[in-house]
Amino acid sequence: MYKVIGNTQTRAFRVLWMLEELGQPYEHVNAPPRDPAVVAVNPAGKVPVLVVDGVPITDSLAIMTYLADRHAGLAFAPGTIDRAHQDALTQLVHEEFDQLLWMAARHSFVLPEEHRVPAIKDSLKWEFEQSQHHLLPRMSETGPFLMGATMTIADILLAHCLRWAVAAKFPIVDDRLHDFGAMMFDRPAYARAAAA
Ligand SMILES: N[C@@H](CCC(=O)N[C@@H](CS)C(=O)NCC(=O)O)C(=O)O
Repeated sequence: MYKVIGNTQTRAFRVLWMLEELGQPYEHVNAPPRDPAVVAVNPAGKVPVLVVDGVPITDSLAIMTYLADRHAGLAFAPGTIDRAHQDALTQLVHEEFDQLLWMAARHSFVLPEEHRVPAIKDSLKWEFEQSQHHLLPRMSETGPFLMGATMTIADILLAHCLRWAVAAKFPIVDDRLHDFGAMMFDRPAYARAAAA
């Protein structure tokens, strides 16, 4: 059975959601970053970590891609054009949504206080709005998912970043993204992961 290490307020939530969507059983260790249970499997102290047959895998995107490929769900087949488009969208969301929110978090509460530059947040919020304008033309016209009828890990990643944006008070400026988030948060697997 899989073991997911990391509390639900972190990127570990993506992995829990993914496992719920795939219908795979797992054990959840609700440990915060840098907890001894985390450091034991990832010396950097970062979460999430997925332990598979005693072997730790770090980094949420690597974990999600591993699970998608292993269980043939939430991803197009490797080596297809659809998969290339899926990976490109995933990278866009990672670079232009996740990384801006993470930088804001670092300068709010992650870095030692003397290294925080709180003024950076206004610039990041402006960039976050540009990111939304970059993404919109890349979203399928017909939906409901980013790539049309097929849900992929890019959808989980984006929805998680939208939830994170709301918590961090980063405005979501387009109704399509609000609607997309509402549709994703309505999924039973989301509710099950949230209850983990
Ligand atoms: N690239 C990694 C980033 C992991 C990461 O930075 N996780 C945060 C929580 S969401 C963390 O553990 N931070 C603690 C730290 O940076 O010391 C991923 O996507 O999983």
